[in-house]
Amino acid sequence: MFRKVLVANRGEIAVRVIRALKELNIPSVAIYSEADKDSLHIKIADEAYCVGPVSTSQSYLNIPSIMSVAEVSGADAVHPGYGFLAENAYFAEVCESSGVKFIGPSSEIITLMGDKARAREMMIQAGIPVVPGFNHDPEDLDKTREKAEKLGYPLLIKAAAGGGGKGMRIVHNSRELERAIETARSEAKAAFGNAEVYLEKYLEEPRHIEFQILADEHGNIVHLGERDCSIQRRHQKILEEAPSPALTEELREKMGATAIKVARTANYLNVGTVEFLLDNQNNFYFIEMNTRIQVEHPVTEMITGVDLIKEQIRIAAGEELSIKQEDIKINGVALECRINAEDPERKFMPCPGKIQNFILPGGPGVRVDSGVYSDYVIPPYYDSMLAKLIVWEEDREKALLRMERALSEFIIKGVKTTIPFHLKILNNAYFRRGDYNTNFINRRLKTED
Ligand code: MV4
Repeated sequence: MFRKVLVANRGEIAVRVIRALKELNIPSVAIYSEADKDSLHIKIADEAYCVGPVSTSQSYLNIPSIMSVAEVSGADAVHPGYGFLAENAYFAEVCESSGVKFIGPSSEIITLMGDKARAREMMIQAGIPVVPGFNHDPEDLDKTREKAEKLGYPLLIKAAAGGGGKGMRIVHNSRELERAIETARSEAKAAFGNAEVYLEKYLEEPRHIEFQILADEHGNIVHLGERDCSIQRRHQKILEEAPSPALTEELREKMGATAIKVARTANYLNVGTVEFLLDNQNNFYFIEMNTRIQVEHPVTEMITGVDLIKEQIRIAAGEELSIKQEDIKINGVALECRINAEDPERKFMPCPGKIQNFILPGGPGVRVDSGVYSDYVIPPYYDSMLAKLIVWEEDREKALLRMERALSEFIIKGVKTTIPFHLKILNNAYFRRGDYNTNFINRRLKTED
């Protein structure tokens, strides 16, 4: 096992990782920017080092500075959390060559999955269902036009280096095609430094279902069921649940087996998420694989009893998975609401500032993962998530009631939050029946934009 682990992140995920380290009896090293001197993760870590000024490029993304902290503190492993350097293949490579274990997959796997077009090709070769589509060759627009006609509109242009909805563009007809590709390419070039795009048949009413997988160095791969992440606004997930109300046990087994096959095809290691789109005929298609721990991992922890962060650390230390697929039982229902410091009445504008009062909900089946506290001043430089409110209950109906109860108990004064918006979702008749897809917020909830 590791001697000491550097946590290369901030906020609630840094707190979450440090908690796992404490329970494994591993000393933790926090890093922080000059804007984060009063952050909770610093208070609970065994050691903490400032890595640079407020700008993320000079602090949480500052690889030389972070590697110096690893060296000075004697950390022999780094946990990247999510965001920042979590899916940066170069960072994983620097760790590998410095003898500091990167807690995650190898830099090769990160590179492969970071190229969504290449990952897609690989999965087609392996017989995994993917959304019908093709890669665009910038030297041969005629070919693209021909393939597009054959596939039929609407189509969706995606950036190979994108993911998570960044750099996507819908094309409704052949007249729009050429311009849309040119715009998508220049946006992709500007955002990711790579103009490459591919096209897919645009699914109109998909659900976004992702499977959690665990893979060790000894060839064992298991899945921990799915999360339904269809409730999104502008590609930001807002509320997640597990298991998905849309899946039968039979479909879960089929998709789970496919997720394992995806991981095996890529020679995957550590925890990962296989993303699928599910259409209204229950056809499912692989879209991408995330090589990090995800924000919404707690809902999977609640329904399986598996601590995913501890598993990441154990796998990285070379240990064999202690659980077999047949031991994994999905128990009850978990929901997660992301509580952001944003004003839902003003287009979800971020509301940084001082939290005057912060009183957590509690009681049976309630979990809060957060990095803030009363009197904490939210810096304006980073993301606006204050807390994740997670509840568990034995069935969906009861879980919804418990979430409503916990949301109404939560007191956050001084900043606007998304709590009222969550209550609106929970009170929507379609949502209550589990009848929703990725268009839910636009279609079923009235917002100003
Ligand atoms: C799609 C799609 C429809 N058709 N692909 C958005 C996130 C990224 N991981 C994939 N995304 C989508 N890909 C095809 N071929 C619709 C979306 C999509 C979406 C997916 C999940 C959750 C919310 C979404 C909102 C808009 C579009």
